[in-house]
Amino acid sequence: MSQPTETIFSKIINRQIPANIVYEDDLSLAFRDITPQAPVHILVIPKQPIPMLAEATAQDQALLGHLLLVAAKIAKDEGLDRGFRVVINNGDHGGQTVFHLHLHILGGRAMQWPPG
Ligand code: D5M
Repeated sequence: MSQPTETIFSKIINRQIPANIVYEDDLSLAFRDITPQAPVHILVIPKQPIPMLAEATAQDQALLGHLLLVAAKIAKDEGLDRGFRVVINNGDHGGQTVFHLHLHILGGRAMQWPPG
């Protein structure tokens, strides 16, 4: 089930390929999605290459909490005061295409439900 941990996101972390980075700290990096699905579409990733949420362990508990707090800070900094959505796609049926855990922050328009 586990996918290779070296992905295009590793290359963004290592600055081997460019990205529009909006936030960075010791544990995480956030950058604008290359195919935005909303006026604001930012990905928050751990620098540690966890392939997907289902493969996170109890040892990742603080890191996962950190990623959520980073997402909330970015949403505030982006002015998403009317609300926003945070999405984690997990695995094939979850719609995941890059197997390095990432949180999508989507905002700047009203979201639909169900997401499809
Ligand atoms: O989402 C993976 C997301 O990653 C998808 O919305 C496109 C985005 N992506 C892919 N390559 C790049 C680069 N190079 N920069 C920025 N964004 C990128 P998933 O949840 O796995 O479907």
